[in-house]
Amino acid sequence: LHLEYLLAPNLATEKEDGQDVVWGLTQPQKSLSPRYFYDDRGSQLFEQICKLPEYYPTRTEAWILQNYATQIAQMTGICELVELGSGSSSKTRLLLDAYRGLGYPLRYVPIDVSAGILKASAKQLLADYPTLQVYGLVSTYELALQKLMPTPLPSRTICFLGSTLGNFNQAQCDRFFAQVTAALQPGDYFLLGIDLQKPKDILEAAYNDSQGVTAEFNRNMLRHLNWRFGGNFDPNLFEHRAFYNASEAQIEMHLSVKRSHSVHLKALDLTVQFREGETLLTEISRKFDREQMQKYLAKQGLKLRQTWSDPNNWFGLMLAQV
Ligand code: AVI
Repeated sequence: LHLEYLLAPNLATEKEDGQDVVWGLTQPQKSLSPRYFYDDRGSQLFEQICKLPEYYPTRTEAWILQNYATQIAQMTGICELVELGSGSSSKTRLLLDAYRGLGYPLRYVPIDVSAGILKASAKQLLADYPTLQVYGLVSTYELALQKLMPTPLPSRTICFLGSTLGNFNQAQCDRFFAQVTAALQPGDYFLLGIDLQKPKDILEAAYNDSQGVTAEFNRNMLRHLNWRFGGNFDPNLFEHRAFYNASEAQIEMHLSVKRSHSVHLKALDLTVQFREGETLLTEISRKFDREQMQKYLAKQGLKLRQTWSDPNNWFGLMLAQV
């Protein structure tokens, strides 16, 4: 079995994690990093979200891959596929199928902060693709990008699907691109999925599903923090809120406080007061414009080779090269 795990986060990250929680919970607008959504339960809930009728991004991106993965594989040629935030790796299968169809060797490096889902999906991939080599990294993107080994294949393609880029603010996005381009050699590729701007009602429905899975996903972050930092959040005291902020072109997810109370996080030595009606921002999900993204990629030293989209132009898949 070609399967290796690098177990992270290490101590340094744990400490840093805590600091961002302390910072976020002591600002006038309280906020937490969306990466705290993804404990094992959160990753499962996210998989459920991806199948919801209202949540169009996953289905739309999969449609694009079903139709164009072979073109992508032909453009990149033989390469190692690195996937940031691999989750269940289900969309990656469409890429692997295309590379396999062209008779290319398959080498896949999934990176995810959630060990459970990464291990399970890597094992299943090994069973389904007998010639596949998998090197899974349980890690944050930042650490993993620093730890990538030189690839034995002619080139590398870093995939960042699902519009997870939209969960970064501009400063985080700039930092992320610096890390990605540092992990790429001239001639290597970056495959980026972005959710595009569209009418508000479609966007808001996608983040307010009728089954309440997104609400549960949002509140699960508090359970994750309880576990990780010895906290006593009561998720029942928080209500899910998601709306489109048109001036920022982003969906915002908040947890709205039902009644005033305080929360203690033992491992962080932190007590936080929550006022009735105030909100805790748990996620932004930016919606992009194709032309602006093309300009931005160019500024990062990446040449756009092609953009694929669906018939509604709801989602974009961009292949850029260093
Ligand atoms: C992972 N990320 C791109 C999702 C999004 O749409 O921003 C996370 C999500 N939040 C609520 N639903 C899905």
